[in-house]
This record gives sequence, structure tokens and C-alpha cells, in this order.
Amino acid sequence: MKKITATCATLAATTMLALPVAAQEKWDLPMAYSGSNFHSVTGAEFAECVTTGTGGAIEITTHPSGSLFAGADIKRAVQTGQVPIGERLLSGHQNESAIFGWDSIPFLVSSFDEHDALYAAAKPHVEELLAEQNLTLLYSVPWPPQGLYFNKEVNGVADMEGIKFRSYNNATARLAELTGMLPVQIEAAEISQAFATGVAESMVSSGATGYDRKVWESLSHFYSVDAWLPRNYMLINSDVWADTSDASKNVINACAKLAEYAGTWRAKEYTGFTMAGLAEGGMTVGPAGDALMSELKEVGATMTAEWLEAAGETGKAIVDAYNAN
Ligand code: PCA
Repeated sequence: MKKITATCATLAATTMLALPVAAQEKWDLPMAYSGSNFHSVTGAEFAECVTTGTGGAIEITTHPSGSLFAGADIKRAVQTGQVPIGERLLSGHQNESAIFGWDSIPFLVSSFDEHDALYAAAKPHVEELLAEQNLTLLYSVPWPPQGLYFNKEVNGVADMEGIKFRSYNNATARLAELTGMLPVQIEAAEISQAFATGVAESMVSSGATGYDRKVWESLSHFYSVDAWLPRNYMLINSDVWADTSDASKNVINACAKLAEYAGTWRAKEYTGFTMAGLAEGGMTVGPAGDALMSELKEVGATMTAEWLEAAGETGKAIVDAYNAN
């Protein structure tokens, strides 16, 4: 028996010597959206890429649907080191800094290409702000253009009066206020239930989110107004990043590049696919009428002015850099 134990110990020592020198680390990665959402699928691939690429030195486990931290709490959890890494819709933190809302200004951009140009102008400022908060950006992926969901036909702002409107950030809540609706902030993971129970009757979001959440079970109309394209960001705690070996950093950066590319490709593919899915589910899907559109553009002009006021010099620098393009 003694001999067997001794042999096992020798074997264990030999095996340990054969292991990579790097410490084995396990990183939990909270995400707010359902596992089937394209951002979550992209995040899961990123996690697998890092785990494989680092030879298991860093093993990332994703937790979609707000199961580890609710969307609103993910940024703080990463900042404070409760988790090393997480994915978040940064416009949800516009109350901390208007700059985080650069991607939710109605009708400033309405296509992926225009959005890309605006992102290029905003990115350095967002990264600077994140650095002040002990956060490092790894990659970021846009949502498809935002459209309006209702449970009835809507031809103008007058038809929106008093509707309970699901919001996901300050901009969406302000849009509701300016159109006479009643905003209620609800995480995407909760919206099917909110619509089914009448807690909310309307929202602005992408075809992707409506499709993911099967909103045709409660809602009837989707107007593809292309109001803006918000982004999700994969963020890592800056102390964790500083402590990560150069070899692992290289792998993570490569996986992040791949994820940004794949995620953006998916966002584009999903725009048409999910709108067709909403129609198949029984919804009336199409552009808004001219009257509704011109009223929404007025609301957009008000919100643009308000954002520029709140975002000060940096906001102006972002919009100027975009316009100079
Ligand atoms: N879906 C997310 C944010 C933007 C989008 O298209 C949501 O509705 O929460």
C-alpha cells in the first residue's frame, strides 16, 4: 500500500511538472441577454476561444440571461472585481456619463455604415472613460437598428398617448416621455412576461430582441424606424488585465478581434432574418408612415440637442468628428 502511495506521489509530481507554468484561472463572465441571442452566442465563442487558445490557463464560463448578475449590475461587478470580465450595454449607464449614450441618439445614424463611423469617433472617448472606471474594452458589437413595437396600429405620436413603454436606458425612457408614453425599465430577459401580463405594451428595440423573446405572442406591430444602433461591450477589470501574462493577452486580443467581426456580421445578418421571423410569427412588419416618421424626427432633434448639452465638449467632439468624415 505504502508503495502504491509513493508511486502515485511520484506520478503526480511528474504530471505536475508537465503542466504549463501558467496558473489555472477560472473566469466567470456574466451577460444580460438570453443564451440564444447573437451577442451571447458570440460571447460563448469568445470564451471558448480564450479557453482553448490559452491551453486552459484561463478558462472562461459564460452566464447568459442575467443569471449571475442582472444587466444593470454587470458593469459594477467587473469594476469592483466581483467578476473579472462581463458584457454590458453601456448606454444603460448614461446616468453616470452622457458619453455612454453616444449610440442612442435618435436618427443621428440609421445604418451599420453610419454607425461604424460614429463608433470610430466615439470609441477613444468611451475607452478613456472606461479606463477611469478601472475597465478595459476587449471588443464591442452593435445591435441591429432600433424599431418600435406596439400592440396596435400607430400612425402618429397622438396614438402613443398613455401607452406603457418598456425602456432599457435613459434615451429610451426619454423617447417615451416625449411621445406621451409611460416608461418602465425592464431587462430584455424579462420582457416576454412583461408583455404577456400587460406591465408593458410597447418598446423600442431591434428585430433580434423581439424575435428572441417571441413578442408576437403579445404584440402586433413592428415599425422599422432605424432610430439608432446601440452596442454591447465586453469589458475586463483593468487590474485583472494588468496581471494577465503577455501570452494570454495576445490570445484574448485575437479572440476579441474574431468575436467583434463575427458578432457584427451576425448583427447584419439578423436584421433581415429576425424581421422576417416577426412577420412569420404574425406581426405586421414594415416602415413607419410619413406622419409618424416626421413626428419621431422632431423628437429625435430634441433628444440630440439634449444629449449635446449633457455631453459637453466631448459630445461635440464626437459629433464633429463624425460629421467631418
Ligand atoms: N436589444 C436590447 C438592447 C438593444 C436591442 O436591440 C434590449 O432590448 O434590451
